[in-house]
Amino acid sequence: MPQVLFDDVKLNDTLSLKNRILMAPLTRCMADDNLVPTDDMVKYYARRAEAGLIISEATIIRPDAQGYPNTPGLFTSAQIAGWKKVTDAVHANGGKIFAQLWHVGRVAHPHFFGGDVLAPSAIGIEGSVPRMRELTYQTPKAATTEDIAQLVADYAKAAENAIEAGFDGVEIHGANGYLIDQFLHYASNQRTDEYGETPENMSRFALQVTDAVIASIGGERVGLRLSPGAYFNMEGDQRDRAVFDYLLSALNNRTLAYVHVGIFDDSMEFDYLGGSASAYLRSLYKGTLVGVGSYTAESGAEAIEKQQFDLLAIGRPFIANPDYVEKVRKGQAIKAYDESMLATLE
Ligand code: FNR
Ligand code: 8K6
Repeated sequence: MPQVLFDDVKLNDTLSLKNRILMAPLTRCMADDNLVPTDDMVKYYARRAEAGLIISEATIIRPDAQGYPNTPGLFTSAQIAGWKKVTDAVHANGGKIFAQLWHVGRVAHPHFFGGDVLAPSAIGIEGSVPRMRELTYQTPKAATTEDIAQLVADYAKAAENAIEAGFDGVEIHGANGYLIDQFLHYASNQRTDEYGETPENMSRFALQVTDAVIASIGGERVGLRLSPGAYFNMEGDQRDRAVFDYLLSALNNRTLAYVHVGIFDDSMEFDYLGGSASAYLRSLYKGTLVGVGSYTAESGAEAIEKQQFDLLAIGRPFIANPDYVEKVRKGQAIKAYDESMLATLE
């Protein structure tokens, strides 16, 4: 058993974890048609309460945040009530859970909400919604400054709703090519106002959202996920590095529970970051760092011992093994993940 994973960790005065293993956020597209968590989702999360912290599947902050079918929301009273059942069940089993707050920006599709697709600039992506081929992506509308102010307010409101729903905190989804990440990369942000052109301007939306969420629920309960290595629905650019350098130095002046790497395989190296996404974040961010991306308990524990990051998030193996933490503790074999497992919520 990799002992370091089973340390108690005190992240701050508000948040202590019983071990260093986090369940990574995993979209499952299984909420009901009102985007309300179901009883099967209650059981799914409750079975995984042995994690030091569960991060919920990405949860949309308002209707136009949606890019995939049946992703849950946190903007109606029915959604809040549905999540309350999830958080109660996780707490009853001794676990903790954060809500991941999501807006997909240009990856949204009007099929789901019937309105404009908003993004930093009117630059679309190729392709169509996964498993819904007929829904090809649209060219988004560049958000106005009024749109942006409303988006910031809606993140803060969703964070308040998360606390009302019993979550222990929130993780702002700033990664994987979705709205916040779209502001942080030159390929998707060609604005010429105070949200574009320079690292400071391109970081502005991420920092405004972060500050608004901190103001509404307190920074000790707020995590932020970032993908400095553009790798999903996004083209990287050498200039992106300076944006993340600026953003991370600004984040060092704020209180957050943690920063979380957004990546599928942390052995990927990015030229302009000078190495892996986690190594880059560690070199600049001074607070708690969550690593993720094709780790096993053993390789993750080794990375923690080498101080490459502080906490380990586990994604796909947690889908395959609801009892992942117990298996690691007992040294039992971990069942391999297979994409066919996404069809059901075990
Ligand atoms: C993901 N991932 C993901 N990330 C995120 O920030 N929000 C999300 O909702 C999802 N959804 C999601 C669904 C599925 C089916 C997969 C496989 C992945 C990424 C995930 O959190 C994690 O970073 C990766 O899976 C890499 O970790 P593992 O799986 O190698 O441990
Ligand atoms: C985040 C919401 C999307 C919902 C489903 C994601 C399914 C992911 C399946 C796993 C593999 C995708 C790998 C993409 C990364 C590209 C790396 C170059």
